[in-house]
Amino acid sequence: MSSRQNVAPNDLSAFWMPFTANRQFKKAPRMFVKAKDMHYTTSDGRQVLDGTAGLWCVNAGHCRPKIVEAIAEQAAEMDYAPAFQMGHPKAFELANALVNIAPEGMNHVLYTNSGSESVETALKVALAYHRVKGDGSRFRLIGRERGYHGVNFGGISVGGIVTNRKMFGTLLTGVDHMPHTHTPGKNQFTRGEREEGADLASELERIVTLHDASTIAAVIVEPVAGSTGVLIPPKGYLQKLREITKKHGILLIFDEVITGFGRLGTPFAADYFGVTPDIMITAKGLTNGTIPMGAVLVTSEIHDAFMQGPEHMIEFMHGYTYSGNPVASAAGLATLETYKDEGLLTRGAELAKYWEDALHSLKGLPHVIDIRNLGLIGAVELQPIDGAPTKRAFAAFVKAFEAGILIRTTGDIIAMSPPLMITKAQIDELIGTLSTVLKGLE
Ligand code: PXG
Ligand code: PLP
Repeated sequence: MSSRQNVAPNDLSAFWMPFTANRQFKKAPRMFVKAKDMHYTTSDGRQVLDGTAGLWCVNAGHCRPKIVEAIAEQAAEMDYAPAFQMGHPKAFELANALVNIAPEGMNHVLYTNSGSESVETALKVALAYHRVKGDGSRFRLIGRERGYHGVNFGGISVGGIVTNRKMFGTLLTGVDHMPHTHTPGKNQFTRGEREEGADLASELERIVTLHDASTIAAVIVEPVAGSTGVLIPPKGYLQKLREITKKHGILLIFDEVITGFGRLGTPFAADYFGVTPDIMITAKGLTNGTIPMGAVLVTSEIHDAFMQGPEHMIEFMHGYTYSGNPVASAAGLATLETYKDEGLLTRGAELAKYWEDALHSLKGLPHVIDIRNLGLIGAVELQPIDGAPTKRAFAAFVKAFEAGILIRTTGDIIAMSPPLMITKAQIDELIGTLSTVLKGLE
């Protein structure tokens, strides 16, 4: 029997929190209890301006009426339908709606429940695609240093964040990594994309030469590396990756978990950079953070390669209990409608310059060693305290929270990615408060 009676009400110990310093948090918890549009309300009744769209996912702002209603209605009408060998209309409607806003050629959708699952799904599609085409010797996957592709085994294997990998054994075999695109000591305070550095993509040629193209299935990158601390690709870099992958018959996978759904002022980063991958990974903004859901988009060429053999046979041995869950699908449809009604997928383009100017006004403040931005993404890198990395940025995070703004930190980098409904006055408030916080930092 469980000992529930022994657990004090509001005891915080049972929940082992994700990516959190649990002991530190539980000594001085920070709790949100409500949210509306651009603001959270804390458990002590304070308003906090959301500078991060939750965790990069609440792109339309919080508790938007259409989305809230759609979820409530669907939960009451049909909570669940089996995902395998059965269907329900909204999963198909949402797939069509996604294809409509996706780059030309991304015509088919596989559903997941998160970015991490989308990554696993995409990697498996890539491997299986070559195999169904009779090219099963293409088994290698190429990621990038400092890349973040979620926390499951495939994702940490192609990912390049050392702390997320080192505890977990041998990971996937047959994986290699390109260098990241960050050049510390050079290019600080660049606004947007920097001019030089596209040549870093040539490292892929080196890896292809080493392993031979005939062994490589796919290359996976975040168009803009988010979680590792916002690394903006040099101009022409992604175009070059596209050329090299195409030349060698290697699939290009864009992990658009953060960059998807308007973050750069275009529906997807693929649109922003004018580079269409073969597979596109999404999650987060797909349902505005409400109901967990991800989607992997693939070209017709990939999809059609599987549609052979006897029709009674399952073409791809993969799927989740909750793939295309009805409530998640309803949330996704209402989210895409909200984006459309309010022009949110392109609103970032109107605000990007204002955002950039506001962010770069922080140059010269104590400890600020770099500022990076693209679309409605921004990062402020701080000089770490000697011998105590992450402490300075975390202190900024706590002070910012106390001062009424939500920012996010990773290492000693502050990242921001506000809901796309943010106003110029709210950008001023966010950056103004951050400026005060930075001035008061030790
Ligand atoms: N790929 C990318 C590019 C991501 O950014 C994932 C996959 C995994 O998604 P899920 O839904 O499994 O978490 C992500 C997630 C941060 C932060 O503050 C970033 C993420 C998640 C939580 C925090 O940088 N990215
Ligand atoms: N583990 C067990 C024992 C299961 O039966 C299932 C699904 O049926 C899973 C894991 C996978 O769960 P999901 O489909 O929610 O990813």
